[in-house]
Amino acid sequence: MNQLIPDVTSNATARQPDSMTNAITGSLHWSVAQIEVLLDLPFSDLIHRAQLVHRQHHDANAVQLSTLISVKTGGCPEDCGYCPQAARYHTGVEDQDMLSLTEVIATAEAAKAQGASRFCMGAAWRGPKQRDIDKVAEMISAVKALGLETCATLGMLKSGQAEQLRQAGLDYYNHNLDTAPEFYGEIITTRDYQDRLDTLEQVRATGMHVCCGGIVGMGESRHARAGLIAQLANLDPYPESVPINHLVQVAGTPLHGTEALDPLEFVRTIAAARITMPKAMVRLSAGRQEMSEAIQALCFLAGANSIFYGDKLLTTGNPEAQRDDALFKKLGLHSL
Ligand code: SAM
Ligand code: DTB
Ligand code: SF4
Repeated sequence: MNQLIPDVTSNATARQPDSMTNAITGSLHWSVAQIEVLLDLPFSDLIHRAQLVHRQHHDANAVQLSTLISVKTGGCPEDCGYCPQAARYHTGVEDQDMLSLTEVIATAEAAKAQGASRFCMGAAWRGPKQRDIDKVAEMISAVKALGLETCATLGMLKSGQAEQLRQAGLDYYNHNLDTAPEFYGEIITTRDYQDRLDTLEQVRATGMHVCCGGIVGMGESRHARAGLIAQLANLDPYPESVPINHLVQVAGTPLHGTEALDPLEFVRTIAAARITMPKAMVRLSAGRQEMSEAIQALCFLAGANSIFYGDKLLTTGNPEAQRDDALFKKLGLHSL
């Protein structure tokens, strides 16, 4: 076993040097260098390690299904270089007012009937205003009443807003760190890394589950991918849900035309997330429509155990449910 990498596969926590564990929570601290060593492993060794961890904590043949809905689309004032919903880029995404409660309930019912167990509501805001929170709170309560797990991603939260969402029945708040701190400024300038960490802190303080991940394939280095995973794994506690998105390149956004990433690098990133955050749901998120079935299968092998299900993400496409059903059948996977 490489000395640089904590042995997370066998009674690991007890065997870590003190400097690498938090004395109170017992969680491991991962340095960027340790994660780079993981990412540099021979591919089969990396996947083997990820499988060992995965099977210790999860049913290796079970994948959770989550359906997304955009409750408020387009016109966003932020400058995230990947995003089709930023008002300043001309991407053809039409601005839409907030959906009605009835529309959201109908979509959630359909998602449940199709087999989804979680329903995630996204909004193209820098952050919600108070009247937005009131409306989304109604949506959350209604979706929860259908027996679905609830998730929302509404941007930065101010004091008190996370608590209101929790009281409405929100199980998870999604807010991504997106990339490593040193690469972040190349992608977004209208909010900084600390703003994101502050929102995550607000969510954590309410006791809600945290869904936090990032995007791969934005032209970052392997070192930066290690930096993102280190940031996520060192949140204390680490997020319960970790979406790893592959950049969906949308014409009109600054990142359109970025050199394509070797798909195996994406699989390696999933494996590193699995190894460093053993109990988290690691979500194979955006970018599946452009991915072969073989690469998706490798992602499941590397420890991904959640996907977005249904033919649309927020504004871009996702494989049709029937295609995913066929893939699951082929791979012997069942849904959670
Ligand atoms: N506006 C809110 C915010 O950004 O905090 C919530 C919605 S935003 C669309 C949610 C996440 O979607 C972003 O943080 C980013 O990680 C992901 N995302 C957006 N556009 C993407 C793209 N083109 N490819 C991959 N992921 C994307
Ligand atoms: C996350 O990490 N990925 C999802 C969800 N959280 C909200 C969003 C992906 C968006 C992809 C681009 C689009 O469809 O607009
Ligand atoms: Fe706005 Fe969110 Fe898109 Fe950034 S990612 S431009 S905050 S909708």
